[in-house]
Amino acid sequence: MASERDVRARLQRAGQEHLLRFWAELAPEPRAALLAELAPLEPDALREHCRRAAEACARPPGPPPGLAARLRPLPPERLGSASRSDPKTRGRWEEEGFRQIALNKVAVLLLAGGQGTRLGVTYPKGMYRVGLPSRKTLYQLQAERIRRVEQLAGERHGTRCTVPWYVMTSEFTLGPTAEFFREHNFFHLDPANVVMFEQRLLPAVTFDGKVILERKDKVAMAPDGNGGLYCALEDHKILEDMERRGVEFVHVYCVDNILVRLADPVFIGFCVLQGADCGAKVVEKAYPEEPVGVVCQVDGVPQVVEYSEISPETAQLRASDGGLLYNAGNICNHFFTRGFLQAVTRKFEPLLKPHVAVKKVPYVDEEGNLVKPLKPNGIKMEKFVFDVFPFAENFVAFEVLREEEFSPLKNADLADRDSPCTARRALLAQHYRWALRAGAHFLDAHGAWLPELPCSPPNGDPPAICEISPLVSYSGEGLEAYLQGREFQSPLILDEDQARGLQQQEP
Ligand code: UD2
Repeated sequence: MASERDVRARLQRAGQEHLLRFWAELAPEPRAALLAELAPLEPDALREHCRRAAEACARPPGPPPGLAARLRPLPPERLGSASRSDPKTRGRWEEEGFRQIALNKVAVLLLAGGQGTRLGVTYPKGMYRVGLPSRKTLYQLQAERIRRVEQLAGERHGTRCTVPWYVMTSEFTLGPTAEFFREHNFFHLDPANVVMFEQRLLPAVTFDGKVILERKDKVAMAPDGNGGLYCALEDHKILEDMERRGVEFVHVYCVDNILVRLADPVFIGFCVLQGADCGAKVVEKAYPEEPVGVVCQVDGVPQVVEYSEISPETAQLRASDGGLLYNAGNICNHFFTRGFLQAVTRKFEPLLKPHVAVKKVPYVDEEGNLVKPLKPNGIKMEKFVFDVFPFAENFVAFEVLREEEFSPLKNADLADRDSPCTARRALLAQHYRWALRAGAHFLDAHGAWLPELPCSPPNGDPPAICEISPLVSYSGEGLEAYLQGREFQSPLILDEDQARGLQQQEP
């Protein structure tokens, strides 16, 4: 282990020796913990990190000057659409996606290293239950969609196939996530096909470039953003693991979208048939300030401008048809070829520019008191997963319907948007639509048919509660066999057992 002398000398080189200012007061154990935390920080990199943070903080807030003039919407030739294409074309994309899945060439990769501060829970967001009748967590829904998509691809191609699940965690989420998966028997996935790996942490820094001590014996560290993915892939040799398994295409997604379609064959097939090395799913933005990035072009190069970095004026601009000019909302669902990820980890990662988030970071003051600041006092530097888009040779975006594919869980229930309640309603409304489409009828307490009106969350609950297990249907397919011409009382919870029972009865 590194000695105090070594570490002190390295900190001096980085201009950060204040991190040892409580050394004399510390007992042997906290001393060892602090050294273990400080030893891996490379002096030059640390000095540069702090310099960049202070420099970024000195710049006026808001988007870089002149950005608005360099922005253009994505040209139509780079944009596919699930909803506006004809069924035959969509079928072709889907078929191609299933073919690649059946060949074991597709993996999914979950970004789950975030701290979920807005939701306000102390455990990883994937463990959250939004209050579905089945009480399933986000992780369980995702695992079951993986199992179903493997099954569908296998049935089509008469094979058994695997979609490996890579899960990027951070120091904050690795332990509880791994424990949760074990407790739930990996949701009946083969543990050998679930690969967890950890992203790096970076120190939080004051506005004048000093690393913040959270306690006398602990540096304030935060995950390095979801763009920390690329270093983490390299640190843990994940691309080599993919290569060994024959994976060529990776669907990267964020943890909190309850409607996420893992390894979506339509999206995968579209990207593969377009010869894309990099792709992003988008939805039409719901309102100008919606906290989603905008997929667009800057100086003619496709990229995402994050919601925190676009000016309100630009976000509100209208196109000639009256819709938002910058309308392609990023939903953090990305397609990458393994080859592209390899190029990123080998060549492009060092070129990614960190983004600055100004945050309230608890700290220990000169007298050693713990302080919970009331206003922002620190800077966290983060890389964004989509910042590699400009390096793609053939980038495509793929538009999907929000009501079918996007309802993120960001806020606690008091918020009127992106909350547990809106996520639950979005899923139940979708399943109600699917059931009606498959020919089901729902009855009220008096035995009369409930309205068949399409319901549109987040405005209200569907007329009846219907939850369909992902193990029964991935995206609404195959439900006629159980539901056609049948009447149900609310709630209907269609899991595998119920589905088997229904199949054996006459309608
Ligand atoms: C993300 C997108 C935004 C939009 C929105 C839609 C980024 C940078 N922004 O914004 O453009 O698409 O989602 O819902 O992608 N995470 C990590 N490590 C980290 C930080 C985050 O793995 O260090 C994960 C996090 O667990 C989550 C995902 O990245 O699964 C997105 O993180 P977020 O919820 O902080 O992103 P948000 O909502 O600001």
